[in-house]
Amino acid sequence: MFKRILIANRGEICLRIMRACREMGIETVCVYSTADKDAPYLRLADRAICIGTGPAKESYLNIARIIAAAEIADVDAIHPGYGFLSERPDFSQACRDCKIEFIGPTPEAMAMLGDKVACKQTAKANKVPIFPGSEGAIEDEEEAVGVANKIGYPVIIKAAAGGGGRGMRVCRNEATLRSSIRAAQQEAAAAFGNGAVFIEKFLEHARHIEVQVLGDKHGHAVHLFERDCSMQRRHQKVIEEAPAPGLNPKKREQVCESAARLIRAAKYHSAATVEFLMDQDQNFYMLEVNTRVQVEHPVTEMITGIDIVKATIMVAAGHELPWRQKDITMRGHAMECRINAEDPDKGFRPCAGLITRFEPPGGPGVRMDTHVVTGYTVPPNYDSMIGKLICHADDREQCMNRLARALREFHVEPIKTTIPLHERLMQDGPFRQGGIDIHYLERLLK
Ligand code: MV4
Repeated sequence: MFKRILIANRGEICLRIMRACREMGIETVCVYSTADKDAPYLRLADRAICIGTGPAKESYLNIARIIAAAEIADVDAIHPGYGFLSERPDFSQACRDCKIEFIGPTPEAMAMLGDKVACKQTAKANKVPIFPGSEGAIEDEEEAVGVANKIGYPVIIKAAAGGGGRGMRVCRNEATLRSSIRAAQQEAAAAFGNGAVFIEKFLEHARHIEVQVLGDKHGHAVHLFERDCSMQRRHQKVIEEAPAPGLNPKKREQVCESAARLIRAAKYHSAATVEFLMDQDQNFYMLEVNTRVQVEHPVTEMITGIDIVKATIMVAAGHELPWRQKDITMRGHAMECRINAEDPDKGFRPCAGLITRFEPPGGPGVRMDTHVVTGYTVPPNYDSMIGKLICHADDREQCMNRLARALREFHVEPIKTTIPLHERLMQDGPFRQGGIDIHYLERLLK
């Protein structure tokens, strides 16, 4: 096992990884920017190294500085967490070049799955359902029109190197498609340094279902069931839950097995999430693969009892996954509310500043993943998520009642947070019924 790990991240996920390391007897090295220098979680590290100033490009996105810190501290491995460098093949490669274990996939697996065109081709070859559309990248307007005529409108143009909703355009007729295709290519080239775009059938009313997968270096991969992340706004998830409400057990088996098959085919190791859209008849189509530990991993941990962060460390160290698929079962229901320092009355504008009162909830079935304490100052440089409140209970209704109770106990002053929004959503009729679509929240807030 590793003796010492560097955590190339900040905030709650840095603390989450540190907690896993401590329980595994692994020493931790945290890197931090000057904007985070007084953050209390840094005192839990065995060593903390300043790597630059507040802007992420000067610190958490600076590969050379992070590798230099890793060399100075003589670590065996680096955990990237989520965001920042977590899905950058060049970072995984830099670790390999310096003989430091990257706690995540190889640069090759990351690059293949991160390219939406290559990923769809691998999915197709392994009988993972995908949307009908162009086989590869689209060369010109005529090819796009030809594909659209075959599959029918509406269609969506996506960038091969895009993701998380960036670089997408919906086209409802030939005129819009004709005028969009070149603009989309140019936009993609400017934004991602790769102008490749593809088109596929656009699904109007969909749920976002994603499957958690774990692979090891011995060719084994298992799934940890699905999450429903349909409660979102502007491609930012607001609530995630597991299992997906109302999902037919046969469909569950199919979607989860498809995800595991794809990850096996990619010779993938570490944690991954395979995203799908699901229509009203529970037909599912793969969207993309996230090659990192995700923000919402705790809901899966709560229903399976598996520590996903520890698993990523174990498999990076070369251990075999200690379970076969039949050993993994789910129990009860879990739901996570993302707590953001934002003002819902001002278009969800981020609210940085000093927190003078922070009283998190507790009690049975309540998990709070946060780095925030009373006296903490939210820096303005990073994303506005200050923590995650996760509840687990025997069923979905009790889980939502528990979250409503926990949210009521939760006090954060004086900054505005998304706590009142979550309180409202816990009482929302259509959401309580289960099976809202990905556009529900945006319509509700209008
Ligand atoms: C789609 C789609 C409908 N049809 N693809 C948005 C993020 C990126 N991962 C893919 N996305 C979508 N792809 C087809 N063929 C609708 C979306 C989409 C969406 C997907 C998941 C969660 C929220 C979303 C919000 C708007 C659009």
